[in-house]
Amino acid sequence: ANGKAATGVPDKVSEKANPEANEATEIAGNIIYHAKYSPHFSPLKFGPEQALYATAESLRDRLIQLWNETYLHFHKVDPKQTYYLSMEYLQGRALTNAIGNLDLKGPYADALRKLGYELEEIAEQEKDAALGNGGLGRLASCFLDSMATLNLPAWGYGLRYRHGLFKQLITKKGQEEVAEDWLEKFSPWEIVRHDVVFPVRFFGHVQINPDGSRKWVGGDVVQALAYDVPIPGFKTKNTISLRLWEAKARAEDLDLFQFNEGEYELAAQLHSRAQQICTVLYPGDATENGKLLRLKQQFFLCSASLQDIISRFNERSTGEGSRKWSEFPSKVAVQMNDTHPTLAIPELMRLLMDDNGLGWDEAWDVTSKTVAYTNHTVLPEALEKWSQSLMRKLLPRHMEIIEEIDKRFVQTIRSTRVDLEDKLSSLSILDHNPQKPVVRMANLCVVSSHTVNGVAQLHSDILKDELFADYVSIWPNKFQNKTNGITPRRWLRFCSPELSDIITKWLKTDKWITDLDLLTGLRQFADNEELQSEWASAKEANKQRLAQYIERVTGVSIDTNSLFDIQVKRIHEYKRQLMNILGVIYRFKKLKEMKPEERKKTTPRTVMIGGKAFATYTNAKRIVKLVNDVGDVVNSDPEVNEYLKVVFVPNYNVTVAEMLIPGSELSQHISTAGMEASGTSNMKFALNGCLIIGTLDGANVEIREEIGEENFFLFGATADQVPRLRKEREDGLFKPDPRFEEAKQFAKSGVFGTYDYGPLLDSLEGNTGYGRGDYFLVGYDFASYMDAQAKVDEAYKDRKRWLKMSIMSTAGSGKFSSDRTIAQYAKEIWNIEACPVP
Ligand code: GL9
Repeated sequence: ANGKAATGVPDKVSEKANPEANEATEIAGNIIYHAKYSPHFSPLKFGPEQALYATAESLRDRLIQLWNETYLHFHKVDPKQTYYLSMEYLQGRALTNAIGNLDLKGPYADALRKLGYELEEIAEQEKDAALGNGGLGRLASCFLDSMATLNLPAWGYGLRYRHGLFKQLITKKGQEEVAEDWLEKFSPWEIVRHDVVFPVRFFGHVQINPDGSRKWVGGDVVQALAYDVPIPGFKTKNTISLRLWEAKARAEDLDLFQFNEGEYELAAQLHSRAQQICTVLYPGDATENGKLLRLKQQFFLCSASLQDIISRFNERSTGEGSRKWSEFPSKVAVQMNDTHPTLAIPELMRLLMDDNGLGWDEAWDVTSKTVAYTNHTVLPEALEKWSQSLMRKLLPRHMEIIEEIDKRFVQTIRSTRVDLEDKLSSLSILDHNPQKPVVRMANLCVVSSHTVNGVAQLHSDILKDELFADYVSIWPNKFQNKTNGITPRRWLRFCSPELSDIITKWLKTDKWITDLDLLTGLRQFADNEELQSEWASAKEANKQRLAQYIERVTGVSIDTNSLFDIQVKRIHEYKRQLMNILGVIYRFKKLKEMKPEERKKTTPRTVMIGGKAFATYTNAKRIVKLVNDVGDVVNSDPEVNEYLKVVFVPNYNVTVAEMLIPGSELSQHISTAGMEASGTSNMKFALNGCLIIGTLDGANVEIREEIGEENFFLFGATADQVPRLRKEREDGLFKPDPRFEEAKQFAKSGVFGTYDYGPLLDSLEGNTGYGRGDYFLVGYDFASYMDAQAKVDEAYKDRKRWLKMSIMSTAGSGKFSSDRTIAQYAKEIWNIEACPVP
């Protein structure tokens, strides 16, 4: 029908390479050009997959052009530039985002229609780039979008993992993990730079030269090769880079002699060791080998990135001769995304001293004015500690440098702050515990960085008042807050075009897409019946789309008249998915006990829970299994399933989120207060007009402030009450709410299958310390949680009230744009300014 030629490529449109194509016929010509001359498949077929690659490559042309222009412009202007170092980026799909940011949606949709396809169908073919675990990685990706959109001179650095986050399968056993391969075929979104290669060393020893200077020699050397993923800003030429490193061995590392002796594995040893580095995101670190590989990954990122940053600093030098190193902090800002890239500190010191001849004081001055650290969690198991012996073996020179930093810090404190003498054992970087001497990475970050920040006000306060309190007394001005944000492009404009169009219509402008505070203009219409009805129909359309998706992936059919209640995030005990499902279990029991006419008066609900559990986290996996088992029983119960459905959404990822969030009406952000540093999906849900049931934790506090307490279903203990409540539990003073006991008993009774949920539910009893004995206070908060849920049911019955609350949520979400967050980092931490490409 669309005129397929013998090659399989449509011949109605004639091919023509044209990176600047911006109307439908030209774009179609460029797509056909790529289908023919950049083929990744044999000819004869132009199916959706072939169409995706050709379409992506047509965009890639444009992105390369913009990337080059931006690079040359930065080179010429030579502004101070930020480098965001992160072990994780959760990019998701790129096609819709690129088309949207380049403002080419209409022409692209028309072009593809000429070729026999719908844009949405083609977009569906793309795999997610999931080079991250959760919120921390997605935050990095939102930040890149905002940096580009704000025309900031800023780049991201990361690793090009071959296998990103695993795919989650749900079987009779619960969660099973399968490796994903986003590079299986080819990624059209990356550009390999064969000229950007740096050596990275591991192991070896420190050589002391006759002049007393030191040099790290020997060991293994692998090559870091750069791949650039272009990041287009929204409606701007500026297109920045996410530079991902891949590890490679050199040809001469293959031992031909051994190979010819038949010792193939031995001969290719260095190749295989190099390859391991970028094979998987977060290799399990339960074994010594796993720990070593993870540390190698972290160092590989830091070393390659800093060598690249330094070479650019030198390359952009304008005058004769080389630049003064003292200028470095006025040209370079390095932001460490959590402690994972902490080795950037000793690596920068080493490069400055050993390779460029700076003295300690000079190198320290440059380093500490360059690096800044963001903390993303106060959970003790996430505060990285590396064994000193492992570190000395893999990175002998860095261990020396860390020891020297620590020694100088301790000396300074001893001579200036006698009052802190007894605190020094916890303030120092090295922990000399004879059982297990470790390097405390967060301490190294705090001591070395010019600025340390938390990711929501409450979290930053906890850092200042608790975790880093003694450091605050030393450096009162070092600590800041930067409340997280999300990009309104991906998380509203592109994932819910229906709602976006309504917003634009009522605000009479689409400027809100880059100035999200303009959403407050919706407040004046929150009661308007016309807006409410348009709002409701956009929501309804998104619910339909979601319902179809759920039926397709789970086989469960859900009623779009029911309240869509969603909790999606990594599965973790502190996030309390267990409280959610216990609440569902209680609801189910009550529905069973009701007479039919009583049931009719209840608010029908569809509870959706999704998220991945870390492969070795047993209790998290039990929670996944429990949700699935409860779903099986509830959904097939003919008395109840009109009023309650329970769905475990498999393989939650960025793309699934883009489907779920626009169709949500209630979302749960119910962590034990003080434990969720910020949360970012809470912001996405609120922006999409979804109401929140939640605790006073992380960014919930600020969201509630912005959208109004009357539009937020609050419950639970506050962060400052938590320590006392834990103590009371430990002392046996806790009196459980009868509903809590009833729900637990019912869960244990066997109605949900034969799996033994005893060990999971017993984790809710008593209190015996961190991670055990209801440390997360499900028991204490359950009563107020159930009360808040009852208020949700009541509110949903009043359609006008609910719609008003929904509109008020969107209207109050302006603060949570990552544009605001990044503008604050730029001004208050990095000291960089916009550098728009003319
Ligand atoms: C996290 C926090 O737990 C979240 O509350 C926070 O919103 C994000 C981004 O700042 O960072 N810290 C952390 O280690 N993760 C977070 O999500 N974990 C993962 O990304 C798996």
